[in-house]
Amino acid sequence: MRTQVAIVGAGPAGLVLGALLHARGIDSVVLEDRSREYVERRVRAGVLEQGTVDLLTELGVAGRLHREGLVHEGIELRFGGVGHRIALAELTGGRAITIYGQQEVVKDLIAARLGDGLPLHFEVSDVRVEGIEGDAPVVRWRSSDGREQQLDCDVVAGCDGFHGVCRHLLPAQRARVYEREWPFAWLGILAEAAPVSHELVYCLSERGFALASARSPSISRLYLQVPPDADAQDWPEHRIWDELEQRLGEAPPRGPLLERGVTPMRSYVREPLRHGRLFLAGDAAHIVPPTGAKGLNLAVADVRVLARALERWYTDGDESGLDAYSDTCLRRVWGVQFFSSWMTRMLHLGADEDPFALRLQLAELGYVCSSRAAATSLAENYVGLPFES
Ligand code: FAS
Ligand code: PHB
Repeated sequence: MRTQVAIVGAGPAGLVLGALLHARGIDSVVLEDRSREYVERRVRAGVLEQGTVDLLTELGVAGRLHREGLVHEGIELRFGGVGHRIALAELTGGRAITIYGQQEVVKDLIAARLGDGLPLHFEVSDVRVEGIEGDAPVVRWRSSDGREQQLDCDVVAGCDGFHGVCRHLLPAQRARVYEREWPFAWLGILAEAAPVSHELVYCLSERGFALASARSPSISRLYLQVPPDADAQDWPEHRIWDELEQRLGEAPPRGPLLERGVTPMRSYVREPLRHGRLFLAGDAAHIVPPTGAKGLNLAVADVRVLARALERWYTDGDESGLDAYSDTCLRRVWGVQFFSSWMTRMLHLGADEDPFALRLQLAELGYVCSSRAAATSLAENYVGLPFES
């Protein structure tokens, strides 16, 4: 088989890249090691930045998003038992977030890709990438029926997430790794219950962080700060709901759990994002703690830069965009790392439970909620800074 761009991974990064390339008449093949059913059910992100929604709309894959997504023009920061609204749209000239599950975005992109008859191979295994230091990379894998497959291409896009194979293709001596493990994790639930509020509630209480989010008027998504080694099995339903009630200071509507899981809190960047004909995007290159709701949106921002650079290369033979790919993405990546770390540090109880640090956090939250300048800074980062032209 031959194509122009081999895309490893059918998460938001890989699928949005495939759609962007298709819109530019550039061929691609997407390889995914899980089944279609699995990736379309995997519960992850839920907040889409304005720029992500605009891009999916441009690509013509946002019909259901606009019908079923919940547009939020504000969020609430709750601390000291009091809620404070950050008026996102008012502070950013009308930009807002949309609540729409990542698996719904993935479902829409897969349906569009298969609807256009474009190649997408599920349940592949043993993916191997060779020749990225030359000009004719080759990707090999075993298909779900066990047969050995080979794909010749010009470029490989490593969109296979944090646990994929592509980020390890960057020679260790060339890679610069920056990482931080946060001393806590998130216990997240998806529940058949009405959301706590019509907007997201980020809460810092003396018992730790809590987040009340949503997926629809009848499905809520809630998170609790837990120790890094917490096991979801140690959290029976009633204990989760009781703890949420204590931290939020109100009784959330309760309902049967649809999903429950513990997410480690990690900040991670692997530089550079390019090695020869290999281009890393999304979680394959960087991880942010979900407090800023940025992971999916950053993956989309990366592949937007990559698609534009590939278009210039294929149409004018101009490699400057590809040469600048890593630095261009890293400007946004580090800005988002800063914002996500700031939100995480400000809204979580530190492992040492230092009373002075907690008072500083409460003072910082007080400032953010009383200063228009500080609230605007949070708002513009939260809805998503405009993409670089
Ligand atoms: P992904 O991990 O989504 O996709 C990579 C794909 O590659 C997967 O489908 C995987 O199966 C496949 N793959 C892996 N190895 C492979 C191989 N060897 N061969 C072929 N395929 C392979 N982000 C937000 O923006 N907002 C949020 O609210 C938010 N909440 C989150 C909540 C949780 C619980 C978690 C875990 C993450 C959250 N994130 C959030 C971050 C998350 O959304 C990621 O940033 C996003 O999935 C990144 O997308 P991709 O880079 O496409 O990686
Ligand atoms: C979610 O709805 O899953 C969500 C919302 C906000 C975050 C993280 C996750 O910061």
